[in-house]
Amino acid sequence: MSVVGIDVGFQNCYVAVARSGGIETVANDYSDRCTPACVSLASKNRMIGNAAKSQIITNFKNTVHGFKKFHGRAFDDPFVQSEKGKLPYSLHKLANGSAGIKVRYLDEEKVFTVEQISGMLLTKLKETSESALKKPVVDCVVSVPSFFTDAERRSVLDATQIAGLNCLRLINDTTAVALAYGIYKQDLPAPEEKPRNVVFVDMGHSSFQVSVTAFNKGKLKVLSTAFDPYLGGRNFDEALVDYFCEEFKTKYKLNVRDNPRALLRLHQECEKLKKLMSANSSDLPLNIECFMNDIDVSSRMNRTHFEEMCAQYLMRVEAPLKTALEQSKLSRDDIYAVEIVGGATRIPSIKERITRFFSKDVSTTLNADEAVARGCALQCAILSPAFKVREFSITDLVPFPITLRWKSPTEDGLGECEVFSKNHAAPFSKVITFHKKEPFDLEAFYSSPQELPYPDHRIGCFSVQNVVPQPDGDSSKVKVKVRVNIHGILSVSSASLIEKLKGEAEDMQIESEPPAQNEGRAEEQSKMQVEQEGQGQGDQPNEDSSSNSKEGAAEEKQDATAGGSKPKVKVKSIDLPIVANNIRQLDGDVLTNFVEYERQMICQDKLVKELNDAKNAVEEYVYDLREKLCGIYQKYISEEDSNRLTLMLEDTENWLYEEGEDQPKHVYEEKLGALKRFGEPIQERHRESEDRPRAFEELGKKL
Ligand code: ATP
Ligand code: K
Ligand code: MG
Repeated sequence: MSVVGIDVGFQNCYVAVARSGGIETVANDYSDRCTPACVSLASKNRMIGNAAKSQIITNFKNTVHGFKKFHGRAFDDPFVQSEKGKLPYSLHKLANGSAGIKVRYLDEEKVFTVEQISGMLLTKLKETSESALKKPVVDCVVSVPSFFTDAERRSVLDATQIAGLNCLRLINDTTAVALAYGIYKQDLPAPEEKPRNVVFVDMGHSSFQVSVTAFNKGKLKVLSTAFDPYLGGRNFDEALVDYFCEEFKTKYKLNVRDNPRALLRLHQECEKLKKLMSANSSDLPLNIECFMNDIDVSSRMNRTHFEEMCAQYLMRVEAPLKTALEQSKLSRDDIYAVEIVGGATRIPSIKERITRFFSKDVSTTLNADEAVARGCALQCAILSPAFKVREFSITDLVPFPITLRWKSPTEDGLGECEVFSKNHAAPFSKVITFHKKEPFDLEAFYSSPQELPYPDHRIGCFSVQNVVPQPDGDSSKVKVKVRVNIHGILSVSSASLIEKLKGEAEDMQIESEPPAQNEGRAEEQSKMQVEQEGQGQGDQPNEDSSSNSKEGAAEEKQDATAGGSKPKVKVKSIDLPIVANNIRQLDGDVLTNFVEYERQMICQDKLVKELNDAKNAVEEYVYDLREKLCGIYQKYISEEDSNRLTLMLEDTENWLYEEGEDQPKHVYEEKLGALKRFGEPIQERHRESEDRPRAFEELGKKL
């Protein structure tokens, strides 16, 4: 099994692997550790990552970037609608209401789902990890923003599946960073001591995330998270773009917004300028040659002016810091360090604002770009049974409170209960007991829509089936296990009907309470789920003994009904089927088709690559041989033969640009073979004469 961590950023992706005992961020086939979150579709193949990025301007309609936040969203979603106008490619409403991405691929119009586009990106990242590890990769851990809701997380998981990955955990960006911070620290307080509290701040291209995390030896616990899901480096680029668009309108009479290519170029130049301003407070030039209508444009900008322009964004830095601190119930004095990561935290005024808020210098001990990926790989190592890693337990939290509402077709008993309060520990399971005579539905939703960075507060509906009354006509006791799982996704993982056995009624009464009171009372169960569900993470229950005493009691009850450890209570437990119907969930069949289609596209890309390699091999051989004929091979070929061969090489070169431009692979292989029949004998004569003196030398040494 492989140990791989993937940071899927809005703009930049990183892959870290465990190799020879350490965690290492690995480079892709462009020798780049950063892979752009970019996919370009073309008439014969796809380009992904660096290759796609170079198509952003030339093939703008079919080069997809900035799609991460379309996960789990409907086409009509206000966020999707607001982005739509800014994108160089088209969005399209899919039959199920989701936002699809419309491009030309294989000379046909195609609409891909965001899961498919992300799946393509993940395919590339998977390949990067495979070439680093020199073996197939399936298991991995992938990062998501901590504010991603259920639908967004499920959508990302589907994407990993499309790419043929088995995602062991979707881990929150800031939690991955916390793990990367904590696992190597030798001096963390002992478990019974006061924890070390660290604030993690990540501002990337699209969003701003903050967490407060408590560390003790061997464990971390996320105390609070806060975010501005719409504040990131790209806002600062856009501010510059807006400014220069206006300026060029008056200065050069150019309508940049009407020209997608020019606009994309301006974006790229503004991003570069923004980065330069981080290191430079002086006046800096912006020059773009042949920008639009053959006009060269130029302007200037400096940091002070830039900060004025971006005041509205800079103002938004403080709120999440404040919220995170408040939610953690700590004071500034309790904070040991403020660690910042993410590209946009390099903007000096952002760093300043964080420093000012905490009255403490920010630390940059972590690699700002790679910490998330490294944390993901560490989590993967912890989850991997085959990999030895320091024991480290991770307790994350539920960012938005979750409520369950239940109803049955005929019974009155409509009720609801907040099963997971804000900042409740996660992953976590709870067992809820119902008294029901017939099947019923559990509707799950986020209880506080006003704080949700997502327009739909529903999560899904879980139908508990096959519920029947007891033989005596009484309601049956139904135990339902509700879980926020390791991915931060809500699931109703099991339900069972507890059947009273004859003569056991008294034993049952010990446990049962009046239905009205008992109904929907969440009986919390402490963290037994890790082992039970095969998600061992070297994770001991994160006991916080005061708040867990009630859960402990509930656990005993659960054990009794499970019929295992407490023989006194004799009941029979019957598993009940649950049908889940989540919002924006991809249909199982559709997903299977996407998995298959991705495989086909991978094969197609491979064919095209082999074809291109075969063609390039001819071209390279032509150049190489021609150069050597005038150089090192000169002595080994007659002038006449050399001239003839040079002519032949020239013919081949011309052919490559004409009818040889687009041939099947075997044609190139034959062409190469034909050239080699002339080239190799010369190469051989050269090699022999080089070897001879060397052989004599060796012989001389021996004698
Ligand atoms: P997200 O976390 O939102 O999904 P991401 O992970 O792709 O996005 P990062 O790679 O952390 O984002 O950061 C990219 C952003 O950081 C870009 O906006 C980039 O321009 C910005 N950035 C990188 N270096 C600098 C710098 N020196 N000065 C200012 N901004 C920078
Ligand atoms: K990133
Ligand atoms: Mg990021």
